[in-house]
Amino acid sequence: MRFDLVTIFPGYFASPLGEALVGKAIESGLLEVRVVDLRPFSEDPHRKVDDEAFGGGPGMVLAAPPLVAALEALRAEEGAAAPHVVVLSPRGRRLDAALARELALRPRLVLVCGRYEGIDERVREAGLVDEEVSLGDFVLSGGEVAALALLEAVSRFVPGVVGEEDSVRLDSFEDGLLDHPHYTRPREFRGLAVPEPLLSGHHERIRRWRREQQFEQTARHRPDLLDRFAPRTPEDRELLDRVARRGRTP
Ligand code: 9D3
Repeated sequence: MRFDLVTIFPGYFASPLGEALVGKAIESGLLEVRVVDLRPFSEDPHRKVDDEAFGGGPGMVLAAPPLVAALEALRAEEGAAAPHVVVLSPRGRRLDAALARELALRPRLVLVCGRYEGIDERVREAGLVDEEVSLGDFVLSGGEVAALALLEAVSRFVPGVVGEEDSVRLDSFEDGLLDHPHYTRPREFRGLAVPEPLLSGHHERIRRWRREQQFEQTARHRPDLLDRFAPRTPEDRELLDRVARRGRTP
């Protein structure tokens, strides 16, 4: 899968794209990521990409001409898949696992990182934007961090990027519950013991305890997720029933 990141801060992406899972996926050729500097697409002698807002007001607006030129150049690239253009923007659809999975079906994503107060609306009006994605209801200074989050979340759904062992866990998060708590050595730390089932060596007990903890943690920290959870096994029905009762009789 290919990503083109359109930004006025191309240097921003150097270390995140060189490290860890995404770095390895690029190295192995599963992902191709190009960082596209917007500035060279500006016709302005000073390579200016922003300007004051018509109508006045504080802050600058990312101008249409350089961004449209960049998007048209990316679309015209010979031999490459047609890009699906995503603008990272506070008005977009909230990123979640379902959206990440959908986007991973595209052979090529162009991620446009906004800056300043926003992008000249005519880039959208010209039909060059396919969809807009937000990370949530908080203010970032621009789309770069959001583009990296999207790239990483989407990459995990690209076959081969996540290893065999991890992909089982990916599926288990995908069932819409929080993870169970984790413990490692030492067995006792500051008087705090590791829960007995985990030390029992009984795989079935351990599995059951962890599943129960998933419901417990989800009920406590993300009750909204439980409202949407559809149990598919008798065990899950029993556990869901139990946490639901506990919730109603505290
Ligand atoms: C301070 C400016 N805000 C006026 C109330 C509007 C505004 C403009 C530009 C707020 C944020 C931004 C830049 N943000 C993004 O480009 C962005 C973003 C975000 O701010 N929050 C969550 N997801 C995203 S995706 C892109």
